[in-house]
Amino acid sequence: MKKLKIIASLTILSLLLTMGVYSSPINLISNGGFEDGEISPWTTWGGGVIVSSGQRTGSHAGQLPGEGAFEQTVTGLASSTTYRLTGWGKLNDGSTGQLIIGVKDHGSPQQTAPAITSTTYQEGSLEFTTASWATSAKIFCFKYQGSGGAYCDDFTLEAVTVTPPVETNPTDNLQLIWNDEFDGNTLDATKWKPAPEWFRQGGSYWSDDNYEMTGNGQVKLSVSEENGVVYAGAIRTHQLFDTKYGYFEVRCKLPQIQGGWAAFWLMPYNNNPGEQGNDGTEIDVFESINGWNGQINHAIHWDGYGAEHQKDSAGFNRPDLYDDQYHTFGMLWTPDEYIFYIDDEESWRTSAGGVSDVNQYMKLTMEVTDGAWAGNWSNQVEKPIEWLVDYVRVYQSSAVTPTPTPTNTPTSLPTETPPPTNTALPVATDTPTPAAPLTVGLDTDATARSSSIFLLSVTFFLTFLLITWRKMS
Ligand SMILES: [Ca+2]
Ligand SMILES: [Ca+2]
Ligand SMILES: [Ca+2]
Repeated sequence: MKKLKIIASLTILSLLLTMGVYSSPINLISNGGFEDGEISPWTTWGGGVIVSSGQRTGSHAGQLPGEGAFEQTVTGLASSTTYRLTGWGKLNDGSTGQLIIGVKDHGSPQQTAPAITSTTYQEGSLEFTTASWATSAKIFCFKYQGSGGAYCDDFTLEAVTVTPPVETNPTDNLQLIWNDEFDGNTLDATKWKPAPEWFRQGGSYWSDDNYEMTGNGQVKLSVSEENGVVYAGAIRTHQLFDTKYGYFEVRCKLPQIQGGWAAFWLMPYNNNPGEQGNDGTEIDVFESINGWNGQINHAIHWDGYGAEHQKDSAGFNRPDLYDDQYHTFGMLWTPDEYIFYIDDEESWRTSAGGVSDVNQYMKLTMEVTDGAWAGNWSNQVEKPIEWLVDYVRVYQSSAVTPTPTPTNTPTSLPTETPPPTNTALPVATDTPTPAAPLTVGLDTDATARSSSIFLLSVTFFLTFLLITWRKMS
């Protein structure tokens, strides 16, 4: 019974494949081969007529006695869609000049196939894409210059089958090596600790009173104000977890702050002038700069914070990210570059300053400013402001087998904290596969057909083998 089931499945599968391959695309041009025996719905100028001689296929062709054209406006097309136009033409014996097959009035400049100058039928073919507001196109077969006439026949217009790019995620081929889902009622002290109560650039203080667990799987950082003093939440993995290379991701709901921001960033233990960024770079995976106006930033800073400070950054206007829904912000750090992602889509990449080659720890922080680039906190009406963080995850290459003896575990770890479990995982060499270019495949493709026949043959051969085997056993 089992064998019969296998045979049946294989046969059905191959039939389905065959049917798929043989379905033919729809020709959107009417009377494309002039077989109606009349011009309509083509129009002509220059005296084009339908003739029952000189055709490429069927019993009719269109003939242009001299300079002139057949034209057909095809309506009902989809906007922003790619179509393939194919037509055939030849010059009359003894004629000179060119026959040109092309398209116009599709919302973009006219496009033509290579000119036909032969007195035997040649194919003219091109692909065009309708504009975002265009739903029609004018197809033409145009005898241009020279003397004498030309024939046109066998026009087809088909939507190009676009194979969507294979969905890729930045974490493909990587494995989770560190994470905090922020479950429970207390912040995991083996992973995070509040940042010291430092006075910050914008007149605020980082305070360990400004974070709290929701009990529902999130940590909530906040900015609050008390007697004119601003306190902001900040937690970090300093001396608890650090590593180099990999994919670092936070999932959170962006806060709307006038004059302040939330940030997920990676810090080296030293960010010194000299050696560019190789000896450590502040990597700001994201900063929700002036959420009021929907700005989001990625940035890197190296060679200290003094006169030699250097930076590279990218800012985007993304009000859609401030919709009180969860979004992910990630950064793939390879030995060659930093690649930034928003909701799994690449948003920026840079290798400015060279790439940091030292272990770095992570920070989740909020802070405010007093009228600088992110706006003015005093304009913020709603207080306190909260930032809900659902998780932080770190992935590294799974292609690399961790060596038993870590070579780069920080030596300054406090003894009461467990050592990082995997700081030895070296280079993350797996950059995400770039999105595959759009490929076109008309499914009448001869290759596809022959591969289908091959599949069918293999199936029948397998079936034969199985039946023979069943009889023998
Ligand atoms: Ca014909
Ligand atoms: Ca440096
Ligand atoms: Ca969570």
